[in-house]
Amino acid sequence: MTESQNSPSLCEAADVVVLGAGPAGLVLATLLHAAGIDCVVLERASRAHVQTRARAGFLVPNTVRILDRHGLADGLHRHGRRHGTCEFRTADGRFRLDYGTLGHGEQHHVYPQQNLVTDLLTRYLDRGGRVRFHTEALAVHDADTPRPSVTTREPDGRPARWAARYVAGCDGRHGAARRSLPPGAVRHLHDHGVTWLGLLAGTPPSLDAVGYALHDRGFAGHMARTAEITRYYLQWPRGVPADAWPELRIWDELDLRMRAAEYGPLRRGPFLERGIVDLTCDVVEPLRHGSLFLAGDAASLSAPAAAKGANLAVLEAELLAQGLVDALARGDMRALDRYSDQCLAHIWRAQEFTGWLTRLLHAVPDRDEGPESPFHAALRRSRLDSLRTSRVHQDWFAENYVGV
Ligand code: RFL
Repeated sequence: MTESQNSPSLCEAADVVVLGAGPAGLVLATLLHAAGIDCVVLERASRAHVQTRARAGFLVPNTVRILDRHGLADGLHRHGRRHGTCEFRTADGRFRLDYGTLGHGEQHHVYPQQNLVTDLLTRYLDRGGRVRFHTEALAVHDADTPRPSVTTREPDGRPARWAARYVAGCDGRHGAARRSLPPGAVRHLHDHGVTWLGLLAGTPPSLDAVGYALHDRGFAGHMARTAEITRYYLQWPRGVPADAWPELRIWDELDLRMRAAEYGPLRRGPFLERGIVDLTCDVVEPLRHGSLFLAGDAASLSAPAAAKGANLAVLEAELLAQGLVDALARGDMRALDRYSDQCLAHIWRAQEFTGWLTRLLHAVPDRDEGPESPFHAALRRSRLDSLRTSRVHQDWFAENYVGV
């Protein structure tokens, strides 16, 4: 293919090109647009797809404060619910932590991520914000210069190039921003060695608490989403496809691990979605490479046990928006220069807590596929006992559970 056949025929421009219309990209674009910064969001999927992608649900108080600060929390206050209790179930019994009354006395808001994305998108578009759906970013170029650009595949399949002053990579773990990182970027990868089957059940929650069940057969979890929809998780053999078991077998296994015979039945219903979630974490360091900035899952990924991902995405988006507005409107680079270090402090705190919770909830094999040793099983029981009995430990848990 000749050089001219390879060259994009279209060339467009914006001061900030934002890749991805998830929580990170949409909060960032909304704040930039409100400050009068010329920006565009390039999104690979359709509007319908991003508005229906069910993922997170538990939002921490800091996320709600950020959304409130910018007038973006109407839907959340109208339809979300507060949540402040979790329940651990083990062979030794069960106990509850009213984490909303511990630590700093703060609670989660439960509001499905697809509803938040719909709210953000609707508001941004209503105010004249620009989003290009069906537009896939292929690569970020010249990030080490003040004139970066992004090559894309446009909705009609033609290649295009977007010229920018800054590029915000909010396109998740497998996006173009990560693929375009220079060789010097460090990617910390850690595999917790555990896999979950993530289930979205079309049925009301069975408990008024987050349920964490520790069982010899593996972990099972319960998290409310709405009055009609509940998330369940089942620790799952790695490599086994999500559709390997029929619904009935999954419900029976959830009953068993959550000890429904002792603590009350689970409300059964159809599974609306099943997905495999390998509990891995992944942090890019630094989050800035010249004119390219990473935010959200593109910056770091954490196992969903502690529900941190969407919350970090919103926090990072606000910090990045402040930095870009200062830089573009006032020529003040200080906030942009601080961005990576500031976010990484939050990211590593979230990773540490997520790792702690993941090790508490699962038997981690001693060797490759071997069972958990009696020594490690005893350590886990002792850790859980400390959480059950020590107020100081409970305060620490609450502070980290609802914090980012
Ligand atoms: P998103 O939401 O993945 O959005 C990225 C967007 O980028 C688009 N894209 C591209 N667009 C253009 N060109 C390309 N080359 C592109 N490549 C990708 C995608 O189509 C998409 O629209 O990333 P963002 O904005 O960083 O937000 C991160 C959150 O989505 C994620 O961290 C959370 O969902 C994680 N998470 C949870 N986080 C919480 O804070 N609380 C929770 O309760 C919670 N529960 C969860 C979760 C994640 C889960 N999964 C899927 C593992 C539960 C689950 C099951």
